[in-house]
Amino acid sequence: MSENEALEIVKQELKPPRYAHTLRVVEESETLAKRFGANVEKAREAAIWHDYAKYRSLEEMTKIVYETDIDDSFAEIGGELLHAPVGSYLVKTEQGICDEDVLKAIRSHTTGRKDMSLLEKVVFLADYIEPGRSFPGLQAVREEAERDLDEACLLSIKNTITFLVNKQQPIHPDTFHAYNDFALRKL
Ligand code: DGI
Ligand code: FE
Ligand code: FE
Ligand code: FE
Repeated sequence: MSENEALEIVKQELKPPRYAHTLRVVEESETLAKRFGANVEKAREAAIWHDYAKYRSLEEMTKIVYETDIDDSFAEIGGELLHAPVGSYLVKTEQGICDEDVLKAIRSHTTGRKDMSLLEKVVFLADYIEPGRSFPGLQAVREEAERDLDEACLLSIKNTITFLVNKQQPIHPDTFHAYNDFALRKL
């Protein structure tokens, strides 16, 4: 499938602002991939599909979690978390995307995880810093992303955990595993 064909499919799945976000994540992923030496084609492919499941119903996504090997913790916490692992499953089963590196980057794009690959970090960070985003602390992450991929990921996860704790939201274990992984590397 060509990039344009993939984008056409994704466009049908998403609302216009979410599709516009996706296009920005594609460009940001390419920028980061070039900067840090990741595979540019795979980074763009993962970015194109990363929010594919964003508008699937909670019922459909929950059912998929329990029927597949996606960890049940994603369904238990639910909410924003489901579209990442479910999206990875659906682009494989519905769209025939089979590159495991790409599928992993889609799967971990919301929580992160322990031992993320270079490609996973690139897509995770691109989703966070794409130019359409604005939230507290973002400028520091963008500046760090000019230099140090791991440090920028650590900062973004710190921000996310702080944001979630302040709203008294549950934190997925993979979010903590990602945080610990990046924090431990600095010790
Ligand atoms: O899909 P996007 O909006 O482009 O971005 P995303 O897939 O990174 O999702 C961001 C949302 O996910 C944001 O509202 C925070 C939430 N999130 C990330 N990690 C966790 C989480 N929510 C919970 N409850 N627990 C987490 O560990
Ligand atoms: Fe997402
Ligand atoms: Fe499961
Ligand atoms: Fe996104």
